[in-house]
Amino acid sequence: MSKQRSFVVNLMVAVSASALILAACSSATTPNAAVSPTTAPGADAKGDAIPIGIGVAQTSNVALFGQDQVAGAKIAEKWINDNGGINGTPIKLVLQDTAGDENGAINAFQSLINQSKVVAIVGPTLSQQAFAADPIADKAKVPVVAPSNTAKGIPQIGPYIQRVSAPVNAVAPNALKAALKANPDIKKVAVAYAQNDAFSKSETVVFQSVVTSELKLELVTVQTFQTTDTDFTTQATNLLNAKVDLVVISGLAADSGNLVKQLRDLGYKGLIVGGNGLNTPNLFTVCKAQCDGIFVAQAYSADTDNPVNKAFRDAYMADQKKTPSQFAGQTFTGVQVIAEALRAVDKKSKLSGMTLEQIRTELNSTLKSGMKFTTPLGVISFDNQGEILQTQFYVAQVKMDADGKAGKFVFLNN
Ligand code: 1QQ
Repeated sequence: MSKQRSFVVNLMVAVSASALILAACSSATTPNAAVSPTTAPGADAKGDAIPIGIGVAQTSNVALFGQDQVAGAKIAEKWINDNGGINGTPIKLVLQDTAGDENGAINAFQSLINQSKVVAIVGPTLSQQAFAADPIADKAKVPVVAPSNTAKGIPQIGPYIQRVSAPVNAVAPNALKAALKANPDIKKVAVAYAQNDAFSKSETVVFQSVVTSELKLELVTVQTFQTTDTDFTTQATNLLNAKVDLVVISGLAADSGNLVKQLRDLGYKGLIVGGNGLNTPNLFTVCKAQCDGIFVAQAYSADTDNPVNKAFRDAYMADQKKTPSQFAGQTFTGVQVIAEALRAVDKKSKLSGMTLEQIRTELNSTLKSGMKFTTPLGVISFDNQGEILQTQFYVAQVKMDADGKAGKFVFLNN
């Protein structure tokens, strides 16, 4: 077994071990059986908790993102309930593992909608999964808040879909501009992307157009790969031979991390911009010391100065012993906006007197009403299509310790 292979296997063992822990936690918060399709949560005298579905990847390589999402969601659940729940009624998360593919997301969504009778779903992890699973929720009139689906066209899947994850065109260009600021002599650029992933395909379109049309740089080569690939010898060799000053990668964490590592191992010395798939500290376990220097645009900063972010960041650091990542911040925000919109619905007309169907519909229209939310992402709202309206974006650069064991995203002053 090659060094590279055994490393990938180790990574997968690490992911599935923590997935087991997460699965054990999730069975402790099993679905609320007391809610029937016609009886609203909290409608009976017992005041049952209001179930919110969390359908993200707790297993597979996509759990490199999903782990942070589960952690962020759980902090939000506690924070909402510590602050009075939904005007006195607590919320309760129902976790369903989507794993990393479309079928996993479809099954998780169906279970959350039909068995757990959730009022709304935060999920799935990937745009590739959202295009398959969101139409099911939309048809069932269950609001979805996408925590990490950044491909073009997500809110347009249907009227019940909205996202707290700003789209690729709002975020990705910032990293290119930061790289150009770091090295104004950049002339030649190469791009690589995962051709079996909807987000990666969408993001590379934005990257390529900014490189050529806006920055007027030469796009020397476009390399493609699969999110399941582990051997990037061909792509890394082609990128090296292209003699570029900048390589721009759109993929997910395990694949992109391996591409970065193999490219650096071959001797590439230029700059690297990574897209949203490289936006997790879990990437550092893949490319280790070779992750150093990657530029990644961010839709969240742990330094955002508002009381909600402060409460979130402090709780997350106490719980996880690390700074919250963008995916954690966005998933916290997903739960938060659902809870705050539910409070508004309940104020107008008590949830306990409404059917589940009515709650879902009213919740969805409240989310899309232009209501403003002060969140870890700053003050946000949704337009009437469900697209997030967000004003603050950032760029960070990966800084690894020399031994490659620990690293962090260092935020740059734009
Ligand atoms: C998408 C993404 C991924 C990087 C989320 C993990 O942005 O699939 O839309």
